[in-house]
Parts: sequence; C-alpha cells; structure tokens
Amino acid sequence: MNIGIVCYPTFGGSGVVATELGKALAQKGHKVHFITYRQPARLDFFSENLCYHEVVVNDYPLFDYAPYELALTSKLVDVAKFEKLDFLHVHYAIPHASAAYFAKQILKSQGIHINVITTLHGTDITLVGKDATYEPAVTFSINESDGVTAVSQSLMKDTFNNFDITNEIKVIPNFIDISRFQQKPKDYFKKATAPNNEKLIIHTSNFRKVKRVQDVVQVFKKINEKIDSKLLLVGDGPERNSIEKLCRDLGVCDKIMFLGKQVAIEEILSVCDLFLLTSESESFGLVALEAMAAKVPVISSNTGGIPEINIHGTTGFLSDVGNVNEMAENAIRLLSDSVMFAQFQDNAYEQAKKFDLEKIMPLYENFYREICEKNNCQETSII
Ligand code: GMT
Repeated sequence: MNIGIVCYPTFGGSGVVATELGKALAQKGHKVHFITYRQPARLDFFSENLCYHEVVVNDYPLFDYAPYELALTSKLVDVAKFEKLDFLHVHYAIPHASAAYFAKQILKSQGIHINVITTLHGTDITLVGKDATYEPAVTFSINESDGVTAVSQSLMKDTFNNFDITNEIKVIPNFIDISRFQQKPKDYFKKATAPNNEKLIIHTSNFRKVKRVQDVVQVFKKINEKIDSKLLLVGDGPERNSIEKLCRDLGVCDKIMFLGKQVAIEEILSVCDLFLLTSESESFGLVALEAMAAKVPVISSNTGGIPEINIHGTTGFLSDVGNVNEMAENAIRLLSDSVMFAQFQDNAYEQAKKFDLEKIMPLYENFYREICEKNNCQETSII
C-alpha cells in the first residue's frame, strides 16, 4: 500500500506511535510518506520505502498566525496526487483530520479518491478537542473520516461522550517494539547516577499541567524518606520552573536529575527500578508501557486508559489522581520486598509483550484493507 502519515514530529506519544508505525509498515514493504513540518524525532532509520515531505509555512506580514493547516492541506494534495497515495493516515485530530478532509475534497474535484483514516490519541479529544474553539471542526472531521481508530477503550468512550459521533471507532491500542528494550543495561549510567546503589525512580513526560509532575516529586519525597533513592525526570515543558521550585522547597534537589528530552529512553529505563505516572488524564500512557517493556513496574493514577495497561497488584499499583500518600506507600512496599518486586518486573514484561509491534501492526494493516474493501478502491500495491 502507499500510505501518507501525518503527525506531530515531536517527542509526544502520538508522534512516536505514528513514526514507529510508519517505520514498521515500510519494513514490511509498504511505501510510507511522512508529511509534517519537521522530520519526526524517531525517524532515525533509512529505507527505500520511507519518504519525508516537509510542510513549509510561508510567513507574510499580514498574518499574526501563519495558516499551517492550509499549507498542510496543499502539501497533502500534492503528495497524494504525485505519489499516488491509497491512504492518508492522520494522527491527532487537530488540525490533521480537518486538513485531510479538505485535501480529500480537493482531490475529489480532480477525480481522485483517497481514503482518510484518523487516529485519536488523547488530548485531541479529552482536553483541547472538546473545547468550543475546536469542537465543531473535530466532530465534523471525525464523522467524515473513512475510518477512525482510538488508542484505548477509554478514549473511544470519551469520544462518544464528548462529541456527537455518527462514525464507528475501532480501538487499536498503542504498541512498543519489545526488541528495542532487550538491550544490555547501561551499568556506567547506573554507577554515575546512583553511585551508592540507590533505587532509581523515573518519570517521563512533556511537563504539562495534565501530567501533574508536582505529584511525582511529592511521591518521590515520601519514598526517599524511607528508601535511599534518586529521581530521574526525563522531558521538558511549561511546568518545569514550578517543578524545580517545588524540588527546592522540599529540599530534594540533590536527589533529582532533570535529564531533558531523550531519544534512547530504553537505555535509561534499563537501569531504573520504578516508573511514576501521576497524570490527571491519560488516554493510554505509552511511557508506562515503555517502562514495562524494560521490566520496570509502574505506580500510576487510575485515570483514562492507564488501567488497560497497568494492572493493579500485578504490574504495579494504581491510585486515585492526587493520592500521593497511597502512591508512595505502594512504591515503598514494592521496593522493600525483593520477591514481590521480581514478580512485578516479570509481570510488567509479560504485559508489555501483549502490546508488541508484531501483534498490533497487523491490526492497522487489516483496518486499511477493511476500509479499502468498503470503498471499493484499488490499492496501488496490495501486500
Ligand atoms: O500526553 C501528551 O500530552 C502527548 C499526547 C500526544 O498526542 O502525543 O499523548 C497522548 O497520546 C499518546 C499516544 O497515543 C498517549 O500514550 C497519551 O496517553 C496521550 N496523552 C494524554 O491523553 C494526556
């Protein structure tokens, strides 16, 4: 098949999933075209089946805001036409689904059919999308897509609850490439960060309010009072200053390392003992799944799609959002009991294997075929 993938090229989960999916489809022989404003962070791989098309937004003094969506639409038309795409698979509804709809209509006026698949990722529904600023456009473009997927049951339900949806939504969960996480532990990194064999606790996110990273720091402070430990904070974002201030106020700065944005997250996870995810809302929690793939148990909130991956009392523990006392108690219990800890490590890994790329990617391929059959379309190359 000939597939155009549209995503945010950043470190965010939706961009990671879109890029890893595209890479895997290309390895399987499909022709994949990434269409976005910057080369995706995880597009670190060469294949004759992969292409990257940059969306350039020309500025003009009249514009306070340069119209990215229009530039994207025109690029989609251009790539779809000249590369003979069968599909546009857009990740994150805003503004990708409406740009794809517009491109589809332009192509239709020229006698060209293209299938549009929209994958909903989370904040495009739960936070930003349902805001009145975007809601009518999001509802319309979801309903007009040829196929819609959501990354968890929870997100599918949220979409039906928050929007007037007349289209079907298929749940295809996020995935990880489990082989990426089977590397030798980076002992030198462990020695440098935890020279006295302290337990290493990790959190990774984009430090937005929705992640409640301040709760991570509060939980860590309580763990650290009982267990010699260090906290690694991976990522960066708008709450960074407030998080740093809290670390200072709590007097735990010397135990916390801000590592910034990291590509080789599997290498860092390979030396960690526990992952903390305290989000207010989380459609899936890809970062928690990555931790589990590296045999790191997860202490998390019980919100959104997290309970679909982190199993309470098996792969980690779940608590109500903001219940930092219970999160810390569970973490201490787990880190203090080596037998239970080893069991949780194995359970986490077994659970992550259920979400391996090898198992999930065929679900997308089948979905593409299903849409094609429904629309009676000719694929340029059926694999
Ligand atoms: O969490 C973010 O702010 C980033 C966002 C994104 O679009 O990259 O993540 C969302 O999509 C990920 C991949 O599907 C999910 O694993 C995250 O749970 C989801 N974030 C939220 O729902 C807050």
